[in-house]
Amino acid sequence: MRKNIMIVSLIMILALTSGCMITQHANADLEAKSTYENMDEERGHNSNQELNQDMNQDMNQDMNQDMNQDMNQDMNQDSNQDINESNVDINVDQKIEINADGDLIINRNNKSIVLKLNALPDAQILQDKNNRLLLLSDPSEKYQHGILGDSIEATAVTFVQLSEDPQVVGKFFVPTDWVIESILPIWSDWDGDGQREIVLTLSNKTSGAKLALYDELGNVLAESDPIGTGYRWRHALEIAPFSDPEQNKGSQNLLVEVQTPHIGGIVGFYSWDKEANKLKKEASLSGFSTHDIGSREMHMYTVFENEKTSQVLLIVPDQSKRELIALSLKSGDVYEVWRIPLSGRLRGEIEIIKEKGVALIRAIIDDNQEVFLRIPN
Ligand SMILES: [Ca+2]
Repeated sequence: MRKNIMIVSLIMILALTSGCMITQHANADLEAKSTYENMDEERGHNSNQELNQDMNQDMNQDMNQDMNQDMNQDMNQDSNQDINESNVDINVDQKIEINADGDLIINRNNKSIVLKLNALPDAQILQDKNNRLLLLSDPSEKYQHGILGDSIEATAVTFVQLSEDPQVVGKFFVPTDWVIESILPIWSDWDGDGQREIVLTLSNKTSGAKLALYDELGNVLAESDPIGTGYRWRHALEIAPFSDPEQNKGSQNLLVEVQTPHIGGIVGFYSWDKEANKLKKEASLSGFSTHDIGSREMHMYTVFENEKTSQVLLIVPDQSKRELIALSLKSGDVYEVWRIPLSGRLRGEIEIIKEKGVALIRAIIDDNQEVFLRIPN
């Protein structure tokens, strides 16, 4: 689940310019916060456009009156939940960022600690409960695909232990004929044994992309089959308990990806076959796109757990990015639970927020416009 992994890098300094370039996801986060603080009028308008469909005027007024305050509270609560899980306190004077030289910069109490670790400059930094960071590193230009904003891709995974004296505490490389075609890997305890695994999209010119599951020491635990053709990307999304009630699989964790999201995306759910060291495809369905080519936005999807039914839904855009579709597993197939239109084209992230206990989907459409959508029952 995304909550298991918290992005802590808010700012990526590009030293060639005088300003700061913010990763798109972080940018959206920052804009969301500033919007919550300052732009209730616009948000109220946008959210009303969506919610007016079935919310009465009083509720809208009520929402408008309270949204700024409550959204801030909810955002803070959500942030705090994530912070508790990742032990990142974004309220203390600490920022962690990567500069254009691949140095990790830890800004704390008006002091900067610099770790020269050859990070991928646009890597999104992950942090666990024990104040360890994971980031992609050791960039290479040997795979010129460029679908994630540039043609520089990582070849290693680096771990840093935060402390008074932060140190690199681990690192592994992928095989030399592959690159890690991602800026945001998955770092999650798939099998619940207390040790996190890492899911990487590995790509090369001949085999194309495959999903690879590693332990933190760099041992390959399982892999999917490669696509078979170069320059075909796979967007590894998340590990979550996408249960299949009819097969009584309970809360089995599955990995979900979207294969070739730019040219006809196929959602695929994978189990971890430990005996065969394989990522085994359980089900797939085409017609979805979770990424725009050339973009660094990695969150054009979200995962939602219905608290009443415990059903876990993957919410993804259709190929046109003008509708959101909730998917689940049923009888061994991918099942469309519901579909709702967006009032424009999805341009940024999708996330679940709560307003007065009601879960809403927040999405960024068109020209950085926020919309809030009720989740169908
Ligand atoms: Ca594990």
